[in-house]
Formats: sequence, structure tokens, C-alpha cells
Amino acid sequence: MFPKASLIQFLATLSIVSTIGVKVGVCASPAANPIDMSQAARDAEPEPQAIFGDIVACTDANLSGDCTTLGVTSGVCTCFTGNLAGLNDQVSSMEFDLGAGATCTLYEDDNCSGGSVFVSNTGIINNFQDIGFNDVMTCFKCFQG
Ligand SMILES: [Ca+2]
Repeated sequence: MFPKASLIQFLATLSIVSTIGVKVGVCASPAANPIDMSQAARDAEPEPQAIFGDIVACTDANLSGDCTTLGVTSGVCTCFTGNLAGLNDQVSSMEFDLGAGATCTLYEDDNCSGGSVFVSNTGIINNFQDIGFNDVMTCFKCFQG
């Protein structure tokens, strides 16, 4: 039989040992984890998309009038605001130089909304009247093929 005092002392010692054990464990993880997490956060962050081609937007048919060449980034909605405001509701022809398999959707309204036209082949649309979309385009979004 243990004397009562010895048993209490033994339990107290055990408790200190286990507290130290926990502390060591807790101290070890924060040192490693933030590095792992910031690496994971960096890996999860989407890569900025690069411009993969150009389109030329013109205010008159047959690539005439005022023509503006725009770099195209895949999946990004581009609207005719700011320094592109001169094209808003004015585009009548376009040339697409985006490579094989690229697609574009042309939109009537802000934020790539409203009526739209899907363009599945690259090349030239000489007259937007032919596709019922003359002088209405406000935004476009293209995807790399
Ligand atoms: Ca419009």
C-alpha cells in the first residue's frame, strides 16, 4: 500500500510531466504550421490570366471607322467603359485573332449581361447587322481554346 502523501505526490509529478508534454507538443506545431499554411494559401491563389490574343472592334462595317485593338484575357468580362467608352453601342464589325478553338460571347449590357451573341470561330464579323447586333455591344468575354 502507498502512503497517501506519496500517492498524491506521484500524481502531481505525473500531472506536471503530462503538462510539459502537452506544452512541447503545442509549441512544436505553431512553428511549422504558419509556413505550411501560407504556402498552401499561395498555391490556392488563382494565377493571373495572361492575354492570349487580340480583337479589333470598329465603329463601322468592314473593319472601318474608328478601330480599337484590345488584348483578350480568357474568362474576363471586358466592358466599353472608361477609355473604351467610345466603343459603347457603336461596334459594327470585329476581327478576332484568338487562335484555334477560342470562343467569345458579346453582350448588350453592363457586366456581361443582357442580349448576347456567341462567336465560336475566330475570324471577322464584317457587319454586325448580319447578326442582329449592330451598335448595341457593351461587353464581351472570351475563352482560350
Ligand atoms: Ca449596349
